[in-house]
Amino acid sequence: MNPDDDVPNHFELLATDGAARTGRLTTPHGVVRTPAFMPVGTAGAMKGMHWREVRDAGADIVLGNTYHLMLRPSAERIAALGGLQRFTGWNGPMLTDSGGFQVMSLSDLRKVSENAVTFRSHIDGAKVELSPERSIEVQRLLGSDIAMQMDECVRLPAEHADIERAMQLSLRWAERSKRAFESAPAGYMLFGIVQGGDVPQLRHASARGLVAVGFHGYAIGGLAVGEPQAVMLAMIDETAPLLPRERPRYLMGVGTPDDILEAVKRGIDMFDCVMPTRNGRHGVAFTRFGQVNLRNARHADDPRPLDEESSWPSTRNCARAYLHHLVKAGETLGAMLLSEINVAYYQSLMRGVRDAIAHGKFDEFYQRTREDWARGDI
Ligand code: PRF
Repeated sequence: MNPDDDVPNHFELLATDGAARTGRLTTPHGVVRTPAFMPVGTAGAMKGMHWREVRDAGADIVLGNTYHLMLRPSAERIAALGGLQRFTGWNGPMLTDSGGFQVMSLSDLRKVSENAVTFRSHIDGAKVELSPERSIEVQRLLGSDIAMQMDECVRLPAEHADIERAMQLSLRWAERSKRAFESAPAGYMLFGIVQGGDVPQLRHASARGLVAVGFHGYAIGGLAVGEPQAVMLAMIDETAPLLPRERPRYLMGVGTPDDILEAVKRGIDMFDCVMPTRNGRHGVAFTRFGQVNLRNARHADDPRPLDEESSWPSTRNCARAYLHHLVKAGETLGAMLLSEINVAYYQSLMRGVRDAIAHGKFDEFYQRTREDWARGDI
């Protein structure tokens, strides 16, 4: 018997091409086509976008954050209001991150102990404790379709001893998270998170330990935290083959379109990143021909759209000169249009990837996409 035989599987692999895979993940709020990119709606909102645009752009699933939502407006309040989907109006699948990673990057005076992390809220300075059990409780109150275990992620570069300690702690927290999740209703999922920094042996130990506990899916954490892309890809190569083939694999907090294409090639099924919306708010567009900084004066008199062949109306229709003007003038609409354009680009990339894998043409798609990026915006 496999260790995860007691964990129902909601993932179906439809096709593979080399190590790349395409499949379907069925959640209580709908089906997610993989490889999937999850736009980040941290505090119950996609910054600068309506949910209908997120949906129209092709996103099946979005990500929310335990850390932000537990502090404001609180998990109990959202539960009383019918859960995250009812509260926000996003009527599709949601994955929530567990909070540990956000505590590390956002809060003051954090302290990690065996039992929990304690920290001061970035909103009002209140002292808060977050344990693996409380993180699961919050994620269940939110009604998240996919909950993440609490883990500890160390920034790189780091000392071997620190990476090992955080990885072992994350493994113990994985077991506690699984126990806390046992009473969840059927169909809801819990993912374990592989840690281990840039040390192959620690990655192996983490992956094997998590698989022995058994989860609905497996995330690879602790990457894109300061290491070069080559190291990140090498760690994916060390980890992905140790994860059960029939379970979804999620690379957390990644990344650029290039990172995503490389990770799909190595067998990753799910991604999330703030980049399309954050860069959009900063005046940067992601397009078929790479990133375009709309602040640049070269766009001031340019009537052309970003990509006249795009299927997304704003990408195909809005003049660069207008986008440049909006960004320079600090107009809210500039941030909104570029967020929408970027989320739509990421989703079109994922559609292309899925379609190519399904037809056994991933290598062709990979080459063509890289050639277009290399051509640059002219
Ligand atoms: N752990 C958790 N969330 C995350 C990460 C992690 O390691 C990362 C690292 N790229 C992003 N988000 N829980």
